[in-house]
Amino acid sequence: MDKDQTKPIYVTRPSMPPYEEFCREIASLWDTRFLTNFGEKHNRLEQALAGYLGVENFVLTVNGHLALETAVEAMELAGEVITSPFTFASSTHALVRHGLTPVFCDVRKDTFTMDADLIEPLITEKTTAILPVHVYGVPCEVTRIDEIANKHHLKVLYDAAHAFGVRVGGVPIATYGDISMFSFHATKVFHTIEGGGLAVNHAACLQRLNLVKRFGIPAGEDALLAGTNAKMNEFQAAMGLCNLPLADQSIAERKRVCERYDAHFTNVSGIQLLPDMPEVTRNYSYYPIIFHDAFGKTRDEVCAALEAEQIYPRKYFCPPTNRLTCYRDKGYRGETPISDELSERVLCLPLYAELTNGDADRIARLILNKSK
Ligand code: T4K
Repeated sequence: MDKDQTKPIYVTRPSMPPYEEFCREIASLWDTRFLTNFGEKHNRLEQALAGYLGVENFVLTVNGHLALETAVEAMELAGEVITSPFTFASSTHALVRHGLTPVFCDVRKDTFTMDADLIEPLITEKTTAILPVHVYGVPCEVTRIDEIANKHHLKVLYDAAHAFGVRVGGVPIATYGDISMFSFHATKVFHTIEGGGLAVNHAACLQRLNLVKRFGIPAGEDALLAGTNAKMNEFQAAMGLCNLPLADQSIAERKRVCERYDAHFTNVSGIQLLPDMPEVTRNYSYYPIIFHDAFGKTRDEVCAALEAEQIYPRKYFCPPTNRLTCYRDKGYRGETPISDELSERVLCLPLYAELTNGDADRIARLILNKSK
């Protein structure tokens, strides 16, 4: 047996900068002892990310989830928020933890994102916002969602956790909606170990976001509002500063892996892949496969076969958030048959910059039951 085949392969593996480079970046912290609270590295990374993501304003946070919560709080959302259930728990938790009622809009079969045709019938006098998710880095129907939001005077908070660097027709994804949340968790295309942030399209929101992020205390001791602590520390920011110049190379390597998988899976009966998106600059963040009946094996059978070989794909996102134990009996509105079906059939294959073509071939052959 090839020695490499004895090593487990996980769904992802974080990209790391050269060790010496990270050491160089953090060395100054032993002199300054300025470890957190809007340090020099934090501020430098915030600027750099605004540039990379093509927005005027970026608010860096300690993780993606607290970025979402910070936005929900600073936008003063109330009542009902229309959202997608085909996502990680975080998207729905951020609403519920702030006393909001999620209303679940089903997703499209082809893109897995919120179906814009289904939004308007869900709007009531209690609706204050839409929280769509660019799941797997696939852009939502951004123009239509912005139009619907304008027509009904709703705010739009995008969960762009998966959409780092994505563009639509050359336009940065974060320029749509009011605010977009990005995750810089270790498992993401670009990471700061844990981390996240908010791309903000109205400078008016900025002050309030920065206030919520730091206990509601602008300076000194007095608090103007009941804020949280969502500040990113200098070690995380240092990792981000080292990783950012490597992000494009990492995305290019992921593209290589995706194209290797595509060569095996395109036009296989019963296998559905991400849609063709010629107008989209992709980031290759996930490689989901939907296993339809015509494939002859279920998603769970494929998953078990891979796990038997120490290959660990993930069922992102099963269950969908409206079927999680903490939400399924709450009676939240919204029929979501497509999301339910996708969640029973989806499997995300291992995908990261260091995955070799040989590994991708082996994974594909195991799924397709081919010896060569
Ligand atoms: N919105 C959406 C749509 C999201 O997907 C997420 C997070 C959020 C919001 C919230 O953003 P953050 O607050 O997380 O920034 C992972 C990630 O923890 C989570 O960030 C991500 N989405 C979610 C989809 O996936 P788990 O529980 O699946 O992670 P875990 O620890 O099982 O890691 C998966 C595999 O990655 C492991 O089997 C091995 C590998 N791994 C993981 C870590 C953490 C490594 O090799 N090294 C590592 O350090 O949630």
